[in-house]
Amino acid sequence: MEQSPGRVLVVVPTYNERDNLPMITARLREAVPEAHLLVADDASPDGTGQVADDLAAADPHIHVLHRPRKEGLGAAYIAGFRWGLAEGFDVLVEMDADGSHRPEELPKLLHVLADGADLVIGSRWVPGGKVVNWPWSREFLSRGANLYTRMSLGVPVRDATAGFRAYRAATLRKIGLDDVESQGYCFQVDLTLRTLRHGLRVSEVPITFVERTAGSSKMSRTVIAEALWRVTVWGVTGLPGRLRRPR
Ligand SMILES: Nc1nc2c(ncn2[C@@H]2O[C@H](COP(=O)(O)OP(=O)(O)OP(=O)(O)O)[C@@H](O)[C@H]2O)c(=O)[nH]1
Ligand SMILES: [Mg+2]
Repeated sequence: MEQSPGRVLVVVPTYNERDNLPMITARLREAVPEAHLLVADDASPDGTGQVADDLAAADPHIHVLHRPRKEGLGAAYIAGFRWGLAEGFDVLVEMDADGSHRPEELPKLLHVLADGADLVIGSRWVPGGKVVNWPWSREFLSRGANLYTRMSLGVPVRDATAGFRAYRAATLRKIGLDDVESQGYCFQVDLTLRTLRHGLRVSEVPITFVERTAGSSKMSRTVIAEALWRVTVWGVTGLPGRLRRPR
């Protein structure tokens, strides 16, 4: 029988998302009212941090972590996870601020976690998964990155770069966050690998990913180059934990 997933903290990293943050918080509060939300803002020049403070002042379920400078998605998530673990949350969720990850689909991820998974990934590339409003070039990049990841690392996951996910607190404690260096997309691959390496259960559920309609993307050549470089190094060296294939 399904257990309750426990106390849920949704960590939302932000960099220049002032036009998106109020919309995404309202949708999350409506979709999963019992969940708490932590905005991890890297001193956004557009004043997102102030928008977050205003939202937090009006709602005890909303919290803000102000970070002094832009350090990438990975570092913001790790800081958010540390905050949530210290506060005793049982489930830590990753979700973008730009509307690409639909809060209305979060209950689906939480159900699968409650059913026994240690990490649940909202996946674009399993049957039933979709992407709305992506140019072919982005789809090509995402599919290519996932194919390369599967082939070079042997990861049995269709969407290892996906950023809409739910971790059990115990999973994050077990895999350890102290030596995670990856920052951009490969942060997601990195944590997926670590979870699998520890023999934990990773499940994918199909989601509909919607391209942002406001604000601007932080995707860059640097982010892509970092992912390509690290995945290749992990493939060659077996770090941070190449899977031994059975037989
Ligand atoms: N705190 C923090 N958040 C970041 C940083 N870089 C990106 N983000 C946030 O991470 C989430 C994902 O970033 P996006 O720019 O949407 O990247 P993306 O989803 O790969 O790109 P698009 O598909 O074009 O939207 C958003 O909520 C960003 O505001 C960063 O350096 N620090
Ligand atoms: Mg985005």
